[in-house]
Amino acid sequence: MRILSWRLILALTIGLSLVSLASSWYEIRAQRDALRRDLDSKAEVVGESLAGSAQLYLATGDRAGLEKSVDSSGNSEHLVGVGIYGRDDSALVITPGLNASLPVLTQLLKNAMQDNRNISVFTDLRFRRVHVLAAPLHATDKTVIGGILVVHDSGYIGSEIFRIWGRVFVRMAIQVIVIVGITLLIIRWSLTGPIARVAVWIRALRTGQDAVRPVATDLDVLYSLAGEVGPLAESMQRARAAAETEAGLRNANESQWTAERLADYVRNRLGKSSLFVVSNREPYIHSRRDNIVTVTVPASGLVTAIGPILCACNGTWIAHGSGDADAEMVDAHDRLKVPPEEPRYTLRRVWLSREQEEGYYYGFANEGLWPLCHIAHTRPIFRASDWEHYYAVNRKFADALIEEIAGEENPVVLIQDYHFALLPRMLKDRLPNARVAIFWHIPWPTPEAFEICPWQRELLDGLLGADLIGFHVRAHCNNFLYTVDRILESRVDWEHFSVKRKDHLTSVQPFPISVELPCDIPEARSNLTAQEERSALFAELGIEATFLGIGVDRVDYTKGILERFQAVECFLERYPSYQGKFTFIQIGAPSRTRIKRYADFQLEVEAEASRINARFKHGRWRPIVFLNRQHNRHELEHYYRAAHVCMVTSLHDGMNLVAKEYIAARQDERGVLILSRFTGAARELHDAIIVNPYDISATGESIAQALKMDSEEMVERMRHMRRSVKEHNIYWWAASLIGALCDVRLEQKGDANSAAPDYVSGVR
Ligand code: GDG
Repeated sequence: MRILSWRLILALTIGLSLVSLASSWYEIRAQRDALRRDLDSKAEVVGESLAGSAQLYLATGDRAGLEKSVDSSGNSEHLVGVGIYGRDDSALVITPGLNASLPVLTQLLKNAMQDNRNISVFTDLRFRRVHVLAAPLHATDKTVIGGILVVHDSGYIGSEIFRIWGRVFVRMAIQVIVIVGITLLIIRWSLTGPIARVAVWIRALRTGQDAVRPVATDLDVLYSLAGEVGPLAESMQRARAAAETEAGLRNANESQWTAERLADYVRNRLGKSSLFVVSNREPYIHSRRDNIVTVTVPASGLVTAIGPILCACNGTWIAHGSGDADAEMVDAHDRLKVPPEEPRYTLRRVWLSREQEEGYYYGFANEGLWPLCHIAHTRPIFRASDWEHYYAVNRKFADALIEEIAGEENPVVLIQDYHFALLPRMLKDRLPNARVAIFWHIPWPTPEAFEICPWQRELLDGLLGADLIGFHVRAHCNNFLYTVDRILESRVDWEHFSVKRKDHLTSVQPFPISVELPCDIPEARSNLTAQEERSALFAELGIEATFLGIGVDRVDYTKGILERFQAVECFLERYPSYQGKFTFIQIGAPSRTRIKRYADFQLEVEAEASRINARFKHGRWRPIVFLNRQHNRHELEHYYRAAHVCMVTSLHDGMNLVAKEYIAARQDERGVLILSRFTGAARELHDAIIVNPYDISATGESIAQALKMDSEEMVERMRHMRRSVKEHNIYWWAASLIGALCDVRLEQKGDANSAAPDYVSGVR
């Protein structure tokens, strides 16, 4: 930096001096010419005023008049002297200051008389710089009768020019000092300062100390660079955390799944095969706000788990392009590289018309299959037109997949969820060499419940095109196998949990989905205690309370939100000492509001919260706070860490990630989870307080149990649950699923004894 400063000072000094000198030189020349012209005309005036009296003298002999005007010309500034000469160069009158015998002057006078013209020159006279005007004198008939010399001292012009140059140099020096100074200050503020701050920050990151990213104003021109350093630093921190975790686990003789381990595992398992993921929701959504395109990542465990795998093996994710700026971001084949900050895999967007989205997504999937698969007493609606759209959209995704897969020898395809029940068959019929799995994120109902679907056979047949079907828990697998057994012509193998139909074997296995533990994410760590987090939240919401319960859900009728509110009411009724002290905050992200049942349900939730609040509220205390908006992940973490108790009271739920997120957030090993027995999570989290959400009074009692639980028991329960979630995290889930899919043997035709793979074999 010091060399840069010196170079800059030198370059600026030379540059500014040259510019200043060049412009001053022109100015000074003009000044000098003006002074000279000035002197010239002064000499002319003197010459002309003398010429009249000289000519009169020569004509009439008026010497007194001549001498008088010679004397008065002596007042002219800088005048050295004047001389009046006759036709024969004889001096008639000469002032004392003028040495008229100097040959230069006589020669000039001669020339002027000879040529009959004025001669005006600057010359040196005895080491003195002078201006000489030599002019002829005329008789009335215009003949030359004599001459006149007017000599001025022009040395003052040189002195004046010298003074001006002096001023120029002083001005130039001041200019150079000011400009160089300002430039150095700007460099210090905008370059060396920020560089020094970034260097301190990077050093702290490199050495693993607590590193605080400098704020934007401190970074100035390096702000965009910091935008790149930030993710780099995060990757470094993650890598360091992963390495530390790995080392810790090696010591503890455990093996925890991390994003890095998953990526490495999947790379090895896939070998030369490419991975294709299909889901309705895309991992990156481009939207236009105020004419600026922004990208958002939907808060979903799927992106967390599948992202690193696709990055590791340069795979392809095919999804519905739902953002209003999505079409602007893709190439001619509807593809783009993601993640945006470090492109590693391909996102292929599939476009759906408004009618298709209505029929396939809102209609068949969410008004038909969703209530069909959840026992929540909302009647499924099956419309033939929705089914047609569902079929057409599945076909559209199949076409897109075939296009993407073209040329791949043994592709591996992972399909997500109930939006694509027909896709496995459509794909397998056209690409028998593909390994195809579908993961069903919601429960599978009993055969009797499923039988009400008019397209039950088509759905089952579509699903059985897959080599592997995954559910969260064994009970859903069993329901599925019973359903197939009852509805389709096939052979169900209860020993290996598989179905053989038309010579094709489908393995049906449980893969309980999970979450990422925030201790793996450095920025998720909090320095606040639960008590401090709580106080901050209450202050933010403008309420007064001591105990905090929370619920986090999409506003969906399967989540048991009304029953939860009623349980809170029942608890406050039975334990009035908690009135004024216990507040339940429900975070309710609006969901599928274009469907009437969801819009109605939203109103029901609001009304129930208002009813209970009206009954109990006093002062700044409220029993229920319903926050009916989408929150970001960071905000959710905040609520999880602050709550004494988290209530998950779904009437029916495939897994329920909120239960696991609450546990993952509780690094302090505190807090109590109240969990519905009808969630998949209840099969793993035995240390939660397990409730039947339909039993309002028992659920209310569980709140009292949670708040009164002694701290030792609370910590022990939470520690057990954290160990379970840590061991079976989202990376473990993805590794299990892909491992099982890679284990599938494709040459199963006619091989009646081929055993279905057990998902746990590869990834323990
Ligand atoms: C289906 C199955 C299965 C909620 N509000 C906000 C928000 N959330 C996040 C939660 C959680 C996710 O949404 C909800 O996941 P769940 O598992 O609880 O429920 P579903 O959405 O119904 O998911 C379910 C799951 O698929 C996975 O297989 O477990 O059984 O029904 O992650 O945190 N996230 C953000 N703002 C909110 O306001 N960012």
